[in-house]
Amino acid sequence: MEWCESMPKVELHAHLNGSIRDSTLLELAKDLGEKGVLVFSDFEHVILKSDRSLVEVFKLFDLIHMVTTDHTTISRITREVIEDFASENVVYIELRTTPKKNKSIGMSKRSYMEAVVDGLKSINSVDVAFMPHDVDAQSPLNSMSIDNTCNVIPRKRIYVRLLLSIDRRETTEDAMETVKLALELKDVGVVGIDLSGNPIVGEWTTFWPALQFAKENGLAITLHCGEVPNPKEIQAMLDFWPQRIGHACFFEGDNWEKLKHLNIPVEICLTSNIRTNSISSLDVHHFDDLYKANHPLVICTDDSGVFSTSVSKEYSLAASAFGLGKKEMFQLARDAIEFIFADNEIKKILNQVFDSFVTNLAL
Ligand code: 6MZ
Repeated sequence: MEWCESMPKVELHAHLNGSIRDSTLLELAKDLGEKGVLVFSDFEHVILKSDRSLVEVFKLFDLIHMVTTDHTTISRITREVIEDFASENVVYIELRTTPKKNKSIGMSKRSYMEAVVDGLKSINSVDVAFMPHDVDAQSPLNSMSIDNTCNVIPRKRIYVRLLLSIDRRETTEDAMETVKLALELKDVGVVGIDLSGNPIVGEWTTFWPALQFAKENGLAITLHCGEVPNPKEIQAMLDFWPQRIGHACFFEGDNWEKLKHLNIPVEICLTSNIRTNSISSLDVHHFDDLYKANHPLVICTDDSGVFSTSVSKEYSLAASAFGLGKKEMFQLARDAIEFIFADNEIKKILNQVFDSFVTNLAL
């Protein structure tokens, strides 16, 4: 585990509100409990429960959104989530979130995203490079800072890019609004679109126009695909040919063959799949088949707060379940650079970061 923490890592499937710290969630719920907006004891019971079905997880998201969705809180959660990933040596993250509207508090999808960006700007414990045109960020070397005793110490740096999620409860118009917003926010690091939300809700045809528009305008697309058995939808999603897909738990027959043939990278979230009972146990997880077939893969957390995990824990779990050694884990982490949505300049920098780890640790 310690080694997994020390290794540089790339996180490509993390939902902002699902990555909230337990302590923050409880604190926010307590505050609202005191104001009489909710009954804290009911809330606490749900938060502290560790085994949840997929249906229960989406109930939990509704609760989380009740306490998190105001601008100040969104900025705070963004800051904490990035600090947490950086502290375990995640060097590049694509953080995804669903822009929300809430008239009663004057929130629009744009102001929600501005709160996320404010959160990124407010981080000073680590170097956060999220603006594509930030010249300082083009150096792969850590920047330096001076500690209390005047020693110069290297600072951690994390490269952050954002994906805007379309929730499967949304209409075509809502989805289109999110895509247009993403196009307007390219300068603050938005690189793509995700389709997520409760997989038993909504129809692929509702989201297709917005996703197609996003694709035509140069945004990268990742889709939650095959989180429940739905071969027709899986087929339609593969025909769309997204740059990546998340989960891929319920692929069979032709769809499985097609996924491999198209070589679409899969974002694998082991703990999430087990906790939500999408996969009964790690011995039958599709990671093994895909890994052995040399299929492009990336190990991710999904919702590190909701599932009490971290990227390091996910690597450690993969190592013990599928017999990976340090070299294999390092290679897996490094291979993920190829599947990021940021430009080649960032890929070059990340490769240098991984090179320096090899030199230092004589892997
Ligand atoms: C599908 C998921 C998910 O967007 O409010 N989300 N969608 N499958 C999953 N696997 C368990 N985990 C999270 O983050 C929370 C939202 O992300 C999506 C859901 O839409 C959830 O409401 P944001 O930051």
